[in-house]
Amino acid sequence: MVMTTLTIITGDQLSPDIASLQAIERGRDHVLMAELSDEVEYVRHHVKKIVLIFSAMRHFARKLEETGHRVHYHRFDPAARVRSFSDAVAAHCDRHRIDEIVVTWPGEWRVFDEFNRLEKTLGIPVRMLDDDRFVSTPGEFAEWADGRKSLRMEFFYRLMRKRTGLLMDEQGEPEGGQWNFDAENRKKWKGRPAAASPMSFAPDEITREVIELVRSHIDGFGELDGFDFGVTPEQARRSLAHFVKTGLASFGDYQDALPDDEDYLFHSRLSAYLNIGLLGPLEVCEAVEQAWRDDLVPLNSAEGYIRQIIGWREFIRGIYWHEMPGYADRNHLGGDQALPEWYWSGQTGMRCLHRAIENTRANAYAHHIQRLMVTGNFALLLGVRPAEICEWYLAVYADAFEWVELPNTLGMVMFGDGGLLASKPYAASGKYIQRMGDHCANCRYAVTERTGEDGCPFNALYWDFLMRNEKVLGDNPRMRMMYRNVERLAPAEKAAITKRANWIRENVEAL
Ligand code: FAD
Ligand code: DLZ
Repeated sequence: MVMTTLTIITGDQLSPDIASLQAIERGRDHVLMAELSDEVEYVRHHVKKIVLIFSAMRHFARKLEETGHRVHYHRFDPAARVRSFSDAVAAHCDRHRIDEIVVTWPGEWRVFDEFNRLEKTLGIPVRMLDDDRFVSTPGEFAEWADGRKSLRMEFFYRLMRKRTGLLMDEQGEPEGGQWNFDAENRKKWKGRPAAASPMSFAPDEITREVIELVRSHIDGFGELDGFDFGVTPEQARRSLAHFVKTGLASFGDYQDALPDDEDYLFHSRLSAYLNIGLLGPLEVCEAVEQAWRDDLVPLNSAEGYIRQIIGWREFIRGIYWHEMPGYADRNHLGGDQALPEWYWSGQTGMRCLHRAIENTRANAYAHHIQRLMVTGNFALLLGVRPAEICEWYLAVYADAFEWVELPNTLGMVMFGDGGLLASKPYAASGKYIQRMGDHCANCRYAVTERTGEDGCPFNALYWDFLMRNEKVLGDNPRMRMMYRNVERLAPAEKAAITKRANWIRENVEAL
């Protein structure tokens, strides 16, 4: 008897070679894709993120059909009874005889749990395959991590360099004699060389239809006008080539810069394409390495970029699957403050935060240093409840899926895991923001002031953060210098800092 298999392809599994598509027989087995209310509503996603996912799903489904797959596509209908993956699969299995369900390991624990429950609720075996679009697997990460006191990206990254051979010489040594050129990647940008910008695509008919659907039915976050993401693998590849040609050479030098008037500077805006499967991490890294071998870009740029992908991206995913589901509830520093409302509106007089949120609202994007040292740093210093800031990051970026958002936010930004991911909190005062960019020159607050009414709120909050958390952080060897500076503060200055920080917390909505 012929067995029929059903595979579900989720909105972030849009890769023709994904494991679950390799495991089925084209033309005989069924592919199910669904635009679902539950997935649209579990956080208040940016409307551009929803358009990107729906349009890329529709383009992908069409391609699968053209290549002989039997695709069952469920279009978004807010009134439909089918709201979740489980509803969609159950409805499909009611109408068709399905003997087995095959899925690729999903990107969020919530969905992983839902897929695992299908077997019990439907009485049909579910086979979950590793997502081989990553360089490493959760199993390999666990093997590497188990028994280590702390997990550091740098060591995992070296393993990935050796594994992939990227930027390795013939003797098996790192090119340039060094694994990491991070120290060369911290220049302030002063308007030269001219900023690059990501490749922009005019919406085609499918995208225009999705934009109208989202406009009329979905109350999401952010601005819908100006949607210009690519929605097919071909467009994503053109974006990669464009970045390699126009942005990569300066990526390394200005990776940490915080310019007031540039939303992308030399960042690639490839994360959303990578995360929904339009690009693979190795094809991206190989293009970057080739540009260096062809002498088109310096080594600090190529290494810096490759490190983000096979280092940070893989490491972050490893942490997520190693630590979930408990990871999401961790709150090592006991943050208990509400997230300010202006994280959603951008209406704050603090220029750096205003610009980062404006970029976020307009583009479903902010670059890494805006996420880490501006919106993230402020939430850390204020003492926001980690779950609230994690939900914000998961909602507002086109590239946000929990496997990558959560460790970055809870671990890297909020130190909520107590140092599992980062050896110390990335806490910084206004001075850092001033050093890395020119927001402060355009700000209504004075970066040079600590406790006055017009003083930059990052300043008082920074010193207050150190004082409040001294019991938990004071013994951290990487924070010794910071605590030595706290010791030097006169009692009256400490009292003034506490007073100003308390005022900021009580009046945060008015900042
Ligand atoms: P580029 O600066 O051009 O970097 C190149 C690529 O490296 C990115 O496309 C991305 O794939 C990868 N990368 C760089 N840093 C990281 C990192 N820390 N973790 C994982 N991958 C990385 N990235 C996401 O993809 N999704 C998220 O939901 C997400 N949430 C974040 C939340 C916070 C609080 C912070 C601090 C960082 C977060 N990041 C996230 C990481 C990083 O900020 C984004 O990947 C990057 O800004 C995307 O823009 P880009 O493609 O222009 O990146
Ligand atoms: C983020 C998202 C949204 C908004 N909508 C859908 C959808 O309708 N259908 C779908 O298959 N996936 C969607 N996604 C992605 C999922 O919410 C989830 O992030 C991934 O499946 C990872 O587990």
